[in-house]
Amino acid sequence: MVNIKEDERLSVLNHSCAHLLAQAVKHLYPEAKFWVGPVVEEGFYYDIDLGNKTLTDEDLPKIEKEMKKISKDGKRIVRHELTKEDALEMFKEDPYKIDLISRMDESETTISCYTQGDFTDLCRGPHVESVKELKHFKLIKHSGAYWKGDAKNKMLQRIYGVCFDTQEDLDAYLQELEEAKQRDHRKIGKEQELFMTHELVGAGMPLWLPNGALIRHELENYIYKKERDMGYEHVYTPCVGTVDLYKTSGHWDHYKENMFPMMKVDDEEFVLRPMNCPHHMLVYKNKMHSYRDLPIRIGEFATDFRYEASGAVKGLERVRCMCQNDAHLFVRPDQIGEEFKRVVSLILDVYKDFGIKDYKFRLSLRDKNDKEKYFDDDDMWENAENKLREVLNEMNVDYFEAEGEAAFYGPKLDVEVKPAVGAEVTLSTCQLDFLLPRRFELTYVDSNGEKQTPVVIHRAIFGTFDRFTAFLIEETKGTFPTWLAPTQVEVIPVSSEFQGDYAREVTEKLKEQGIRAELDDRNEKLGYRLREAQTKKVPYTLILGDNEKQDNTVSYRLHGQKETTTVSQQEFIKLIKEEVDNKEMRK
Ligand code: TSB
Ligand code: ZN
Repeated sequence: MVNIKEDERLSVLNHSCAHLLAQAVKHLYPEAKFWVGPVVEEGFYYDIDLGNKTLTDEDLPKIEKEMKKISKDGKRIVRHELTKEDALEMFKEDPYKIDLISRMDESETTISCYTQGDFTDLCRGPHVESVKELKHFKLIKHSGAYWKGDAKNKMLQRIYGVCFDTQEDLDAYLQELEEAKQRDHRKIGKEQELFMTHELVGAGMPLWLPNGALIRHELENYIYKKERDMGYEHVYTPCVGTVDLYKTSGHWDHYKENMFPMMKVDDEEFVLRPMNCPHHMLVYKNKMHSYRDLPIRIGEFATDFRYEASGAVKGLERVRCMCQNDAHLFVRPDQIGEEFKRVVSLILDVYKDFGIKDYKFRLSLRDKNDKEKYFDDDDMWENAENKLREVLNEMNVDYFEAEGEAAFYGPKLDVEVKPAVGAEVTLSTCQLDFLLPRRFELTYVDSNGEKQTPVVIHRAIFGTFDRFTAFLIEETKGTFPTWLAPTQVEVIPVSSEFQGDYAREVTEKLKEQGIRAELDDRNEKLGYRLREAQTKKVPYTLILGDNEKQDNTVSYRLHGQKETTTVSQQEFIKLIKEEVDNKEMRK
């Protein structure tokens, strides 16, 4: 999907369209006051104070109509420059503009505003020459938005829109938007009963329903086996820790704003954990280690709680209660490269298994000049960053570098993916850490009998099961590969009266073989039941009529296909088992 913000022409067009929107709103609601109207990746928005009015869906077409009218009038858009004093005078009735002007840098001695017909707005520009150029636009949606994003402030009305040079471009964009909406994991999650939320549980706290939980179990089994094969040892640890634990780790100083507040129980002060590293440091410390024991790889499917702004939580993608596919790898300095390589290989391996192709590796480095944000040890940073770069180059992996994005404690490699709706998110992560082992005074005994400090690699391949599942739903559009599909086979007798018994027998046999089969012997028309199996995106539908019953066979139809194939029961079981065992993606 085109990124409007990154395209110069579209950026100007959309910015101008935001002014057109404001002008139309001012015509319809003379009391309206305007905050900011920036261009974003998806177009533009404007935050507007409409007094007590809350916009409804019916308002947008009315505003659009007014915008069209203004555009037809074809007024020129004229730029004026004024001094800060003049600007303060000109907008003195408007507290929002006064706020903006007052906060402008002293170096901005001239302030610009743009006038089109009866409407003037403060703006740096640039804009198109005339409102005539703004023909092909659409208001997409509206929402509430707190002034300056702060829940303590007034809720403003935000209107989103998009503008193009031609109707074809607009239509193509709207179609893409519609497709994205169809893929949105929140929509599919509801339709397929994968997860739900409830205000009594709280924002950002999804409940995994049986279908979603089935998928998650499969993901857990899958990654657990891979990790075991790679020498990981898994643990279970509590999802709370004392404040002192997080003081020791440094989270209390550096991560507190992302944590749930402390709770007191008897004399102890607890927090819900935002990360599992401190617990795993203690697991390592539970016994002595020799240099020969390393690497030690401690894994856990661990529940964490993070404070995410209520406006930022989103389905399973950004939650407040999440389960990480986490591990902490304790390595000697000479093992960093090799172990890092193994993690990258695992990421590539997993992405291949899931057919994920559209992702970017981001190597996050420190900003050398920022001694505040980054733990101060030039040699350590130089070595670590070079090592990671070296490994990535050696592995021929495509990546981009992002300076100033490293964690406080070391450089990291993140995998970025684009959800159906909204900005890119991180899925997998692999982070080097030289600090935490020191804070917890971790040691191993080297070949000379001396105590040394290990290096820790934090890594999460799926990231969290929550975010990965959200991504998977959108990647597959809810058409999961057979090994993950909550129902793998829908068994449908042509008539429940005549083939009901046979269908029941086949369903039981499949279930005995560990295949997730369901019987649909409802008294509904065959066509209706077949359509429903299609809508539910069940990979295999078995249609059992008299012939099948007589010959002890089954006729199967693959999701999305019309033709049916008849095979013996044994053959069908073999075929589907092979597909599941090989974790084949849908064809
Ligand atoms: C990898 N201590 C490390 C760990 O050892 C850690 O917590 N890293 S993290 O902060 O980057 O989180 C790991 C992964 O969790 C991220 O890569 C991301 O995929 C996922 N994640 C982070 N925040 C959320 C959230 N709010 N909702 C869902 N998933 C999230
Ligand atoms: Zn960690």
